[in-house]
Amino acid sequence: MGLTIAQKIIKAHLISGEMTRGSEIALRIDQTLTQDATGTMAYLEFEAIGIPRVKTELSVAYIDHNTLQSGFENADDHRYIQSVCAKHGIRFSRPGNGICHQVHLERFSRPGKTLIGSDSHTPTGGGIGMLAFGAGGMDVAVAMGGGAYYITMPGMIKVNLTGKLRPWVSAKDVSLEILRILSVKGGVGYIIEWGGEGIKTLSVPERATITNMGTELGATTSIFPSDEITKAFLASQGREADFVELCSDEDAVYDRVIDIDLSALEPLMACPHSPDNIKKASELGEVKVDQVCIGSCTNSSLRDMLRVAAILKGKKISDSVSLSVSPGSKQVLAMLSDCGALGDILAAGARVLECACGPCIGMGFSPNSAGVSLRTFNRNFEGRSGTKDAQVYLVSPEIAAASALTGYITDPRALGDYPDISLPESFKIDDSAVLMPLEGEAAEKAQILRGPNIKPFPKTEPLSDEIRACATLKVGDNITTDHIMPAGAKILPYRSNIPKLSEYCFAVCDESFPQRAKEAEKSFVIGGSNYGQGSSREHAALVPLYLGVKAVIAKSFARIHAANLINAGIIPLCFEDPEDYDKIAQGDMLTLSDIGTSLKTSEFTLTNNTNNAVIKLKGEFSQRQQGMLLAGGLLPYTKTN
Ligand code: MIC
Ligand code: SF4
Repeated sequence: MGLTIAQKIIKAHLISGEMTRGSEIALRIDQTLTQDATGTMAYLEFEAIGIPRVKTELSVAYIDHNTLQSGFENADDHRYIQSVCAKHGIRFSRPGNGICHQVHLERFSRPGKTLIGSDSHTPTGGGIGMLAFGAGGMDVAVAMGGGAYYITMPGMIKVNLTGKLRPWVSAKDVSLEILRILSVKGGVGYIIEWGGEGIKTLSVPERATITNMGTELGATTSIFPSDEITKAFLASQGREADFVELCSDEDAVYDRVIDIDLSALEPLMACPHSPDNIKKASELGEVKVDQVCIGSCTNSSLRDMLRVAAILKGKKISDSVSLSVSPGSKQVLAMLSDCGALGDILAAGARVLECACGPCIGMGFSPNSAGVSLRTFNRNFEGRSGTKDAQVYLVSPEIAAASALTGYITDPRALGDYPDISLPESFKIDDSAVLMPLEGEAAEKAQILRGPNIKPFPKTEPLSDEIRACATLKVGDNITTDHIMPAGAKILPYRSNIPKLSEYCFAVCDESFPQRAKEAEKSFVIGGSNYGQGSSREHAALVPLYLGVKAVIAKSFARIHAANLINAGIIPLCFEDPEDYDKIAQGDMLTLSDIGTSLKTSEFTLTNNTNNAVIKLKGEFSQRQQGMLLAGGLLPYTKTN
């Protein structure tokens, strides 16, 4: 039987486990990346493991999420990360150099290699044929120390592309189309491989837009073949030597095949408040727009920016629209400036922001009250923009630019001819904002610089055989990590301060939760399906741990979050019968008994002491995961093993 691209890379990196769907496999990791919002924790964890030098082929730390430095907290955390990098062998991409996924794609990505990153959009690297996963900070710390990365062997979905995108339709619309077909849950447990004749019409940055948003499907990762187009991209970045060809075998087997005809796609948009709430731009009617934001790791490549500049050239944006443009990297910004396109963007009335995540993670540029914001980003979860009642739509750069001009949601085809752009054969290469680590004695002697914002880890304790606690919170379906642990300009500075962060836990759903959980000392959280979708932030597990959450009981879980809960020593359990969700009300007292035995049999029994219901739960944990849960999480487990 032939192999898919992902299976080939897995086979070449397999340390242990069987490559059969559903079994736990351990992979050797070639590269890691971190960003600052998850990085401080990841490096504290790396330090706790106590290995002097990273063991990967390449590890890079990016500062891109929290670059406002509105107080000393961020500057201290950045300085801490920089000092860890210098000492322990990690490259340090300075603030302003760009968004981790865009810079990594341009400068470090390599087809056929494995990459894990403490950011859920790490699969962006799949655009160049890397097997790239988003992971919790602890998993990245372990991989930097030379340890394996564990996943459940996923199933394989193939998406076959035919045809060619028509004018005004772009890669973002392909991402939105697959979200329409599969929904935010449809990729859970799968790797998505993109293939077919149609991929020959898509450049690497366009492919990366598609694999980037595969995260919103819940997919383990997404990947494209590595072909002539990949080779040309690497050559344009002066890295042709990094090219290897990669394709699936003709007789490779997929669990599902989906066909998409690129020629039939129209400009699409994801309406509030979910990336899979898809409508055609042409069917939205007259919706007035207050704000347009162009950028993020999904749509900030030179191609996207040149297209936007060409659409805006010689025109003015509507008086009632505020437009932000954030190029994805210093390379993109420098090239925009050299060719004059930046001037066109500025002259049209845009506000050009730093090469960073910016508005995507609520770092400024929050919309006005109930404002309509069109964003070329990948997530439109409620409240994520920083304005609770904002109406955020996810769109292509084409729709964004067209709507900024008209002031209304606009099908860009109404603008007439699609302006031509041409991409240079070679890109401007300047890696001076990526600092190399120290070597030898200088590294040994280097000091780690810690600021007062870095607070110790929450206490973990070994698992007891019975947990009797209150269901302090009950929530519905599709709870995101932005609900559990919001981000934004006010809160992000505390990513290395769990006690302070805990004041905001679940604030979007219920502001009184942190206080209630603290008073209860121990609690259960009850959730619906796809609990924990979205970000890889392990803070969404560490903060509940700090607040005394012992187990989360839900209809189903998102992959990275479930792994983060186990890493933190919190048990993620599913209802055997989803209807039993109705047998628990917020405030009920619950008892989970015989946990030791249940871990082995995967069958758990929960008694609702308030209404006497006996509820069957399931939780399948590998030997290693059982060990982690019993020890109270990955860190105590690693120390004793
Ligand atoms: C996001 O897009 O939600 C983030 C911010 O990049 C997160 C990481 C984080 O919370 O720091 C992600 O996607 O993993
Ligand atoms: Fe940054 Fe937004 Fe991309 Fe997350 S999704 S890495 S916040 S640009």
